[in-house]
Amino acid sequence: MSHRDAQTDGGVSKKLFCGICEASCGLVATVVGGEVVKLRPDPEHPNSRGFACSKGIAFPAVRVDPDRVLQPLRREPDGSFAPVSWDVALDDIGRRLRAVIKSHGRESIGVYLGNPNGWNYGAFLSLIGLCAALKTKHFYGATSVDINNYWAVGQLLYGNNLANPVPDLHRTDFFLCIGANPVISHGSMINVGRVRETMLGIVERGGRVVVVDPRRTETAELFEHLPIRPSGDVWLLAAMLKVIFDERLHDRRALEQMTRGHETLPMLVRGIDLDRAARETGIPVERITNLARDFAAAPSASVYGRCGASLGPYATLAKYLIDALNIATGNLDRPGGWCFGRPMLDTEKLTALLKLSGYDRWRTRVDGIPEVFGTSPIVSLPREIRTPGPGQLRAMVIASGNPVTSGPASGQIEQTLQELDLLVSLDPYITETSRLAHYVLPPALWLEREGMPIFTQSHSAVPYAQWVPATVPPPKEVREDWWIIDQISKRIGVVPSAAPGAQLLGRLGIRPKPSLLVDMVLRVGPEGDLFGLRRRGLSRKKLIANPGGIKLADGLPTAVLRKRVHHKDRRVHLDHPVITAEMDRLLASPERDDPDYPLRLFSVRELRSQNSWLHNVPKLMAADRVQRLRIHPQDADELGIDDGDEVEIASRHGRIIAPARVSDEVMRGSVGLPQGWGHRGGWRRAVAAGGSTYNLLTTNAPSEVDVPTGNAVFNGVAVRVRPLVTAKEES
Ligand SMILES: Nc1nc2c(c(=O)[nH]1)N[C@H]1C(S)=C(S)[C@@H](COP(=O)(O)OP(=O)(O)OC[C@H]3O[C@@H](n4cnc5c(=O)[nH]c(N)nc54)[C@H](O)[C@@H]3O)O[C@H]1N2
Ligand SMILES: Nc1nc2c(c(=O)[nH]1)N[C@H]1C(S)=C(S)[C@@H](COP(=O)(O)OP(=O)(O)OC[C@H]3O[C@@H](n4cnc5c(=O)[nH]c(N)nc54)[C@H](O)[C@@H]3O)O[C@H]1N2
Ligand code: SF4
Ligand SMILES: [Mo]
Repeated sequence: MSHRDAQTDGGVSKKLFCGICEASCGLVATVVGGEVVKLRPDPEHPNSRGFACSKGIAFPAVRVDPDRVLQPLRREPDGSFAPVSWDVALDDIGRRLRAVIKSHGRESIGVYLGNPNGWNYGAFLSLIGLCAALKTKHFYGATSVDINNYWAVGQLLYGNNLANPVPDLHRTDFFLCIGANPVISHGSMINVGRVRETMLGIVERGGRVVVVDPRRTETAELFEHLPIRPSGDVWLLAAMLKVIFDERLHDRRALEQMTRGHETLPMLVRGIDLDRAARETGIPVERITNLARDFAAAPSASVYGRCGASLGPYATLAKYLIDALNIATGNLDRPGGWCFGRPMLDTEKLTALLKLSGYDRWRTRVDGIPEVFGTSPIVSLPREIRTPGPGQLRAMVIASGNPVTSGPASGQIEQTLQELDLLVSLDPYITETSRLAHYVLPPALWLEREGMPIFTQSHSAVPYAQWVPATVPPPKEVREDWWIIDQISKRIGVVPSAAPGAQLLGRLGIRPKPSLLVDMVLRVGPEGDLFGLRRRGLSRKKLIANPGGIKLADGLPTAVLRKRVHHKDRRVHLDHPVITAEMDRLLASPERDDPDYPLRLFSVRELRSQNSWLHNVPKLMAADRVQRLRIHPQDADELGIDDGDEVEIASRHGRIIAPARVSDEVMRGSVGLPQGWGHRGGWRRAVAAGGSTYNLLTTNAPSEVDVPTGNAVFNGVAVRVRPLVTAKEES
């Protein structure tokens, strides 16, 4: 028995981490006869310290789900799926991809990298590698419905897409939380164990937490709630910065020492009119002014924004202003402020070396949207499929993604995916997306493969290292994602790797596994064992022998700016034409709502959902769980809507139906609806749960998304709501 396995009466205990969300909680599995009979939180985990949520604990049900795809499936002419062997599936996929390459070139093959790849380093690196090997620009990711604004600003300010500082919640005196609901989401672009308690700790220390959100969320109700009109954030942030400069509350020394181009900051916000900002946000001028003063006066403070501030228009400008506020108040890189993480694996250096990191080195073929981290935004996908010419997208591999539900203008995604010569989906379920694929290939789940939290390790409030072996073996005909991608790549004569020399090695028949590459990077990196030269350093072998994780430090490092900024002058660069252009666009934007669509719709994330999946897990789907539209009592009253009524929600782009929940948790004039519902395909319980596709209401028009990055806009969507009976009478 290895060091990691502890025999108990009920079976063998094995440590691992949860691969569902960015909390990456430490878990302990009880394994009996090759089956996970129980998952529980690991009280000894350096970061999560005994916390895990209902989703993680319930996950073994996914492994044994009767609807799980357990063999490669081929779609037959009548739309049904027939099981085939791996050889048959892979050989046919290879043949069809070679035909596409022959008639349209390698650059007509595309990839979509979905959210669960964040906990699947092998798949993550192989998908990036496949796109690099094909030299295709059709590299789409869930990042463009999420964090493209983070990645663009990381590159502009700090010189690397992945350089994303985090709020130091363990030490801060003032946490301004904009458009995030960590009590339910457990944090995004932050990795804070026990995040609820950690935030409560700020108040217990005498500090403040202000939550800016159109909804009185589970987070907002614990702290000071500042309601804001959806899409108002960029006005709030810019107005705060203006107050700080106008009243000379900024930290001049910090700006001079740390940055280049800081003199442009006051000019950037000069045109902001506080009265307009008040109207755009629904927050009185006095409250904005006081918030700015309090933020600047706090001994330490950090402002952070997530989906509410990332999935609206002007998302890149909003993210830039978030960093600018932290920097201008002297809070960058200091205790309690806005700090760089201490990752076990230096992904920033790695992505710089592989030339993956970057912004606007090229633009997309049809829409001319700047590239982010070498990827194209999913908003462009339908037009890239439909627009003829060199580089037209003809075949696609979707791994861990459900863009037919999760993506913008989802109806167009659904239609155009069916026009491809070949669509392959790697997914454990027949989903809204994979049901359209020519082949569905079954992947091993995180319980069934080696794991290293490649994405979240950079954001940990308590820096730690973890690498776990598979807890249980995958079912017989199920394969790891990276292996599937490698097999497909083999059949078109490439190695799915961005590493220099990889293609050459491939020609010699050498195809190193992703685990080998990551181990090498770890071992030569700042925390590595330098192949034995550094005795206390890390390696894959050492970590796997300690699968509960190894703490690297008690908290976030500070005073590391010069080491962590990638620009040659080691300064934060603040002056960027793209940001100035966005501010000009904001100031020139008309100040009026569409009278036909007077309400603003925003997304609601639920505790027992994970984006568009996990709706097939019995324990997470109580019988009364339905998708409901939250609407304020006064709005409901004016519209003649009672609690429980079916309503029509219409935007300029589509219409859907949902029952209403009349509640003053949402601000007047805004309505909130959970995304990720309205299932079809083979996950029967999820389909039976009903609901509608939120994203049918959203657009992919390049002028209406985040212009600098193509990040989708899901919040602040102009809608009209009316009782379904009225809608039926009128149509
Ligand atoms: N339980 C659960 N956890 C999850 C997920 C899940 O689906 N379920 N998904 C995971 C993923 S992929 C991510 S990216 C993270 C996201 O993590 P978070 O961003 O923390 O989660 P959200 O619930 O999307 O929070 C966005 C908040 O913004 C508010 N909001 C909407 N529009 C606006 C606006 O215009 N301005 C402002 N200020 N606020 C607005 C919403 O009411 C909501 O409370 O969660 C992760 N964790
Ligand atoms: N309206 C609205 N839309 C949104 C959002 C919003 O706030 N509002 N949030 C956006 C955000 S933040 C995100 S991240 C995206 C997510 O968008 P996506 O990544 O496209 O979608 P997910 O719902 O996470 O779907 C994940 C899929 O991966 C499969 N899967 C799970 N584990 C594995 C695995 O190990 N291997 C493989 N091959 N497949 C696996 C699941 O079955 C599921 O089908 O949605 C976005 N969409
Ligand atoms: S919070 Fe996220 S990582 Fe932790 S157990 Fe729940 S789903 Fe898993
Ligand atoms: Mo996300």
